[in-house]
This record gives sequence, C-alpha cells and structure tokens, in this order.
Amino acid sequence: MYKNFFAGQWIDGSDAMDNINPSDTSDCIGQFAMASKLQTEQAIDAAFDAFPQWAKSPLQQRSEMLDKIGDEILSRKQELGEMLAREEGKTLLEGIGEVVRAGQIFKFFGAQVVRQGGENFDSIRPEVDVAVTRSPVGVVGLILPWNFPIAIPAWKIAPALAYGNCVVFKPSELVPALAHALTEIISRSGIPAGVFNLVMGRGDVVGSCIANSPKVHAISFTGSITTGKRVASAAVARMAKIQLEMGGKNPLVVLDDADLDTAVDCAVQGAFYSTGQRCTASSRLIVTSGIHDRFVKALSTRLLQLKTDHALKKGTDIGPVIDQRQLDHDTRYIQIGIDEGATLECGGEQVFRDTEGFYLPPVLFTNTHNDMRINREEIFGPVASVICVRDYDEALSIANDTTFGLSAGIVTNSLKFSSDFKRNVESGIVAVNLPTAGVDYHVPFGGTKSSSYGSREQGEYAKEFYTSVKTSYTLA
Ligand code: UN1
Repeated sequence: MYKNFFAGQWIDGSDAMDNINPSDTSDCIGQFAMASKLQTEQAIDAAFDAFPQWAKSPLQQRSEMLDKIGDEILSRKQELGEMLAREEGKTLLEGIGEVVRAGQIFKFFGAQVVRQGGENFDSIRPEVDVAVTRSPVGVVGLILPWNFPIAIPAWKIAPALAYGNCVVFKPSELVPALAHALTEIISRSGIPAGVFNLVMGRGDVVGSCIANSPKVHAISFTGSITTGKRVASAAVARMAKIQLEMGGKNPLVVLDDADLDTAVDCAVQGAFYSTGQRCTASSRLIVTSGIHDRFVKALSTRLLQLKTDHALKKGTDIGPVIDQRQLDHDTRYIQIGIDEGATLECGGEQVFRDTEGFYLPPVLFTNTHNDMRINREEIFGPVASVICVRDYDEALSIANDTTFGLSAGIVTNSLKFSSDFKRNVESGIVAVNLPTAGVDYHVPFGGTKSSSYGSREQGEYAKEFYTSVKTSYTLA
C-alpha cells in the first residue's frame, strides 16, 4: 500500500485504488491510498501552517534541496523511466526522456533560487526611491494530468518551492506510482514538514477540496478544458490566483517546398509519439496540394512500419493508450470521422498483442475539412487528419480557425513563409521544421485562446505565477 504524504508523515487513505499497467491489465503496479476530504483539508492545513517559516527559509538551503532532488531523479532515470512506461504506457525511451527532463527542471530551479532579484526605479516624486520585489504566493494547489507523470509535476513543484511556496500536489489517479516516487525523493531532501504534501485521490473529492479551500492561495492546473473551467470558477469565486494549461488542436502546416523527410518526421513525432496523448500533439496536418499526395503516401508508409505494442518491449514505437475509457473515447471519434465522410488512410481498429492492453495503432484520416468534429475537438489519442489546402494563405487561415492556440508548426524551406507563420499563427509555441510537441525546459510554455489561462509555465517566466510583486516607496 503506497501512502499519501502530508505534514511530514506517510498516511493511509480512506480508500485504495489499483494502479493498472495499460500495456498489460494483469499487471497491478500497486495499491495507492485515496485521500478523503478531511485528509485533504489536513494536508492543506499543514501547508498553510508551514508557509510563514518556509517563505523565510534561506535561499542556499532551498537551492541545495532542489539540486539534490534533481540529482537523484537523474541518477535513477532507468528505474523511474521503466516505472513511468509501465504505469503510463509511453515507451521506455520516452519514459527515460521524461524522467531526465524532470531532473533537469529541478536542477534549473535549484539554480534559479539564487537568481531572484528585484528592480529599482527612480520615483516621479523627488527624494523617493521605488523598489519592486517578489514574494511567495502562499499555498499552491497543483492538480495534474496523467500524460506526463513526472515532468509536469516537476515543472510546477520545482518553481513553487524555489520561490518559497508550500505545495499540495494532487496527481491524476491513473499515475500514482511516479507521484509517489517523486514525493519519496522530495521527502528525503531535508524539506521541512508541511512544505510539500501529496494527496492522491479523486477529482471530485481531493481536487474539488483544493479548488475550494480558502487556504489555497493559487492553483496551477493541467488537464481538460471541462475540468479546467470547473477549477477556474471555484478559484475565481474566492479570488485565488490561477494558471490553466488545457487542450490543443495543433496545426502542422506542410508547404509544397518542404523537405518531405522532415515533414514526415515532424508528423510522426508530433502526432503519434507518446501515443498522441499530448496537448502539444499535431492533430491537424494542413498540407498544400502540390505535396499532398507524396506526403500522404510517405506518411502512411511510415505509420504502417511503426510497432504498437507493450511499452517496455524492445522495438515498440507506440505504447498503448492510457485506459479503456480513453480507448472508447478515441474509437468514438474514429467513428465520428468516418460518419463525417473522412477517409481512413490507416489504422482505425484496436489491435491485440501477447499481453492484454489498450492498443490502438496510428490512425490517419485524409479528405477531411476543418469544420469536421475530428478537426475541431481534441481527441487526445494517436489520431491525426490531413487537410488539403491551395496555398500558404489558406493554410494559415485554417491553422488559426480553431478555439485552441497552444502549439503550431510549419515545414518549409521558405524564409518568407516561416517568418510570416511565426508572426501570424495564433499560438503560444511555434515550431519551424520541428515537431509541435517536445519542448525545452528553460523557456516559457503555454498557449493562447482556450488552450491556456494565466501566466506562462517553465523557465524564468514561471515566477510570474509563483510570486506576487510588491512595490515599495521610501523617502530617502
Ligand atoms: C511537450 O510536448 O513536450 O499535457 C510537453 C501536455 C503538455 C506538455 C507537453 N502540458 O501534453
């Protein structure tokens, strides 16, 4: 039984959940404690009580602590990567990559701790000095998804702690093992009791309690738009600070002059790796007519070569989708695409392997248009559509014709079109001759329109959310 961690103690839940391997449903990774509402309140109280002391803690102590957490994560990348692949279903290589990213994030914020500085201004009044400084926000509630079980926790927990906040961390109930492993590492870093708390459990119990608690000063959320809106309205009702990262329907534009191999690489990596379960996935492939047929042929050939199998099996390119519910959801959308008149170019059916898992090989639709539901709603699976367009102008206008705005990509050799695209595409991230997914850890991450709300995550920009600004005036 893996326990919750709050007020510096490992604590049993009021209930327990099985953690099932999506590559092999006979493999149960463990039983994880589910916190009750009362326990969640106790965790929040612990964070609230620990905050005044932690806010004043020596920077050197915080810096060394985060660096040490990063070191341990990096030194255990193989083991943690395996656990990640086993629990979430991305391949071992992707699992290890994600663990490394998490380690690097902790080390980055370990260094950022001692790079905190304010600004001085001359006043408009004589003899007055103005200083702008930053203070921690307080107790930060983190409500997180299952698709990056260690990297997303890292990019929220590390800055939260670096800037002097206390944390109440609610992972998705589908990936408790990595959350538990990360908590175990943090718990041994010398962190004072109550500063970091793990509460596993259901959204309507734990998540809702965090969103509604007057003792939680800020909430950072990554997940679906529906849940994000619910969290946001609870937080706004009590004027808590909020940061939301939600869906995407990210366009990858391929122009006639593109290098075909680069275009296919970007589409395969961006749309189908991590089983397409990324909010940065390129689910709309917008292709100009001169290269369309060659692109579709080369991409389908590549897709048919990809091996969809057990995430830990050597040679697997695409792991399973996360669970039965997601598989049903993906399959429902495939049917919607067929009913809307799209052509199923490859994939479309669940497949069966040696172990019982949720295997859905890459699905590619062609002959689609941007008004179809498969091109308007986020599917969050290994499903992408090709939209054929006349020219660059039509490609840009279709790329922007969406309620989302997280990531966008273009494959072209034209400086003119790539520059124009970087300027005019409505997204928070734009990639030229690179996949829309897979981002660096030291620069801002986030989107526009309904993809994101609040200030950016990651890199130095994270401080906008995890600190509040104070302006002081002093008569000299
Ligand atoms: C990436 O593409 O490297 O949930 C990161 C997601 C995003 C993270 C994507 N928040 O997919």
